[in-house]
Amino acid sequence: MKIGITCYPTMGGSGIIATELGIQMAERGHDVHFITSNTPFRIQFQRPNITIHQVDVNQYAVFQYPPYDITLATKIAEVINAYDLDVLHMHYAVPHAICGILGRQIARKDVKIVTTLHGTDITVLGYDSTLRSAIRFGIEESDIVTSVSDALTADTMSLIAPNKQIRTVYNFINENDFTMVDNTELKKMYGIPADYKVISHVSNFRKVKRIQDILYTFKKVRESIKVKLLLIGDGPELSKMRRLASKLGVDEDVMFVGKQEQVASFYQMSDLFLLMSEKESFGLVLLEAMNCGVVCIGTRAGGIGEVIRHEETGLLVDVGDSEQAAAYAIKLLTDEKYYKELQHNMLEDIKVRFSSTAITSQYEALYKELIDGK
Ligand code: GMT
Repeated sequence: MKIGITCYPTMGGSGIIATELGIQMAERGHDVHFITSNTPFRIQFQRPNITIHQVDVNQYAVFQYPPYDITLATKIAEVINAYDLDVLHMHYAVPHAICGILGRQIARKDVKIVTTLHGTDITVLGYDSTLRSAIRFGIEESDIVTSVSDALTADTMSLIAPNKQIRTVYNFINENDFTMVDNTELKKMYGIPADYKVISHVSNFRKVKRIQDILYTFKKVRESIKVKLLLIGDGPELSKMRRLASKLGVDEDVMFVGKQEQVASFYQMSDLFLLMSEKESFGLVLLEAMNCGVVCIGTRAGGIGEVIRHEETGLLVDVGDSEQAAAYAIKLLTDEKYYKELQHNMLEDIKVRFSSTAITSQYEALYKELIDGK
């Protein structure tokens, strides 16, 4: 199959999934064309069957805003015609599904469109009434629409109410990059004493991630355990969180390591991962941490409760409940038998529900369904 993929090529989970899926499809012998504003960051070296088509958005003096959407649609049309694409896989309803639909019209070809909803287009933009009809249009004019969790599927149905079936296809893990290793040397490298436990968190430090709850949880845990907190990422809340760490008197044990391209070693150093978001369609970081052997505590928000099976493969708390999170954290970090039991279950669960092979096959079947129906 000849597949065009458009996503934001930056470090967010949607870009990661779009890129990893493209790589998997290319490894299966399909021709993959990334049509993106930059080379996706997970493609670090040349790979067979992958072509990158960069969208260069010019700034014109007469226009107040650079025309990203129109330029992208034009590029998509060019690639559809030049490579006779069978399928376009657009990540995000707005703007990408709409650019795909426009690109298909400009090319005047019957290329099929699969759109994957990742969250922010629904849970943030869906509340904006000026965009709702555009989101609905992007969904309804796509041939197949998938969402990354049942929770996001339900949110889309209630907020956008499209006349379209939405199928849940979970995100998957890159099993080669996220592995369990002995962390003694890594901890030494970062100056973390061997008898200290490590709690970590990775995100883009948006308000929705509620980093303050991670700091409150950490403060409580630190009262009874020798522990360090590793905060990986950068974003609008970072400086406020630095100030909060110092106000809470825990800053000497909090390591803000900023935006990092390679995050696996941070998970590998960790004993516990926290995701305290108030909205989260899936939480790909949980899968990455889990596959490195790290047990997670997450909130009962969005799809987190589908990734973590409470008391089986990890633990869940209500949004904002840092007291409960701290109690669970202390239990996990002091009761080795309990930790190992959850860790064992979680590693088995990932193999069954979130394996790259199984999820890639689900998407491949969707592409085939569309092409066979042509
Ligand atoms: O979490 C973010 O802010 C980044 C965002 C993105 O656009 O990459 O992540 C969204 O898509 C990921 C991949 O499907 C999901 O794992 C994240 O849960 C989702 N983020 C939110 O819903 C807030």
